[in-house]
Amino acid sequence: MTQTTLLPTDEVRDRFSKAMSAMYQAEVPQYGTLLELVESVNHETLHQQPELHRRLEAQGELARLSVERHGAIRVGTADELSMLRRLFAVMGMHPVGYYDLSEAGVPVHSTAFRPIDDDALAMNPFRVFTSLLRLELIGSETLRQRSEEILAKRDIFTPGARELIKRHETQGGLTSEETDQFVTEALETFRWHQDATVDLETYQALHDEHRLIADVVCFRGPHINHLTPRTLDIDAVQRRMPDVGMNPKAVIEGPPRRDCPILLRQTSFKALEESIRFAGDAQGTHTARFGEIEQRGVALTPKGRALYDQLLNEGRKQAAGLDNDEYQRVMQDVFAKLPDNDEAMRREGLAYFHYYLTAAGQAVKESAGHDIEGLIEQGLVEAQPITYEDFLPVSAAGIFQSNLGEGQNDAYAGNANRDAFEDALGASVTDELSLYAERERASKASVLARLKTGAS
Ligand code: OOG
Ligand code: NI
Repeated sequence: MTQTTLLPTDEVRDRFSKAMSAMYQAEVPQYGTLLELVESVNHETLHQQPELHRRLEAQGELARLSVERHGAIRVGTADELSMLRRLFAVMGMHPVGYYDLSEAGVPVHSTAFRPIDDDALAMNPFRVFTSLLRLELIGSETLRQRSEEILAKRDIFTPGARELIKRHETQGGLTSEETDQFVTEALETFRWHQDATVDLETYQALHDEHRLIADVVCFRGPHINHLTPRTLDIDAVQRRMPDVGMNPKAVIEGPPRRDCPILLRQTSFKALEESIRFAGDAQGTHTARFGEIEQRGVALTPKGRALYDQLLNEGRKQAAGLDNDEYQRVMQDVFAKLPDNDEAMRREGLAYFHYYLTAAGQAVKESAGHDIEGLIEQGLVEAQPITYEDFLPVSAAGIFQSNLGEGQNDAYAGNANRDAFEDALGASVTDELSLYAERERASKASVLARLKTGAS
């Protein structure tokens, strides 16, 4: 009997994300420049903050600091989306969260394919923010039909990728050699094509309806439109982008800078204008690809999130039109209502925490009780913030908009349709908040079980 060793899906994801990064750096040199800037800022930040350096080292984070945290694509049909679900499953990435972008004038709804387990996230947290174009929201019947016809003609997957996805499904994984083949084949789906599949006139008509529609419909596949490394100081990178020839989006999205970071802060350099050859040989341009950076903080509970949403709305109203420095100042004032202190956020049930035994807790031989606050006071248990692994719809809309031109179309608003999205996906999306709640619950149960019995 031949013994085939199948790789863990985490390893497939790790190889894929590295190959994707290499491809994108080769395709978009300015993205390479962004990576260099992020690396120097991270380096300087670690130098200035030895405590942060120590913590990241202890968590085994230093080595993979410069590994990308996410990318994004946009697709046009239900078949494409459901096949992508199977493709990402090969890499241990599953649909988490439903994001309605119609609210912000963008005719898509989205999910994030991402690893779910703690170990998988620790190994490589790479996610792909994936949007499905909503042709049903396009006003013009003619344009809608034309788009459907064009999309029906393309296959965004190579035969090799389809074959290896099936093999993963039947054999329960891929060997090392199959993984390398899979990465090569899967990468083809995300590659940039300088040749559009339509003529310039068709492109223009779709573009005039919404630039995003042209981006999804007129090309052979869903080119990766950005990758996003992690920065330790997003404010510094935003400030320094112009020094290295980059045009940053107007403001950093998400919460303001805090001592105890929450959720997700993001910014990007604006999409570049790239030359395209259209069917019939006409030359033109298309603007879609950019580079982004992110900085993550603690995941908020529904109560914390409601407060975040309220403060964000308030802040955005007050800060509309301001430059980033002033915008951030206003946000900081408004967000003073959300305690900037892990202990306060925990006690008030605003954020999720992972509970673990301290050294003293591990040494306990007898029952120590079951009141978690009491155990914390005795120094037997500590709580550590659980990092937010998902996205924020208002921020995502801000990223979309600054890369699609400022023109907005409110006509799409009010159209959340999670059922239609899940039908297209061929599966339901996991509720992101339930994942954090479960991780918190399980960690609490485990320390309590240990301390109630005193068993070691
Ligand atoms: C996706 C924009 C959203 C994020 O990080 O929130 C996004 C896109 O432009 O396709 O990537
Ligand atoms: Ni992004």
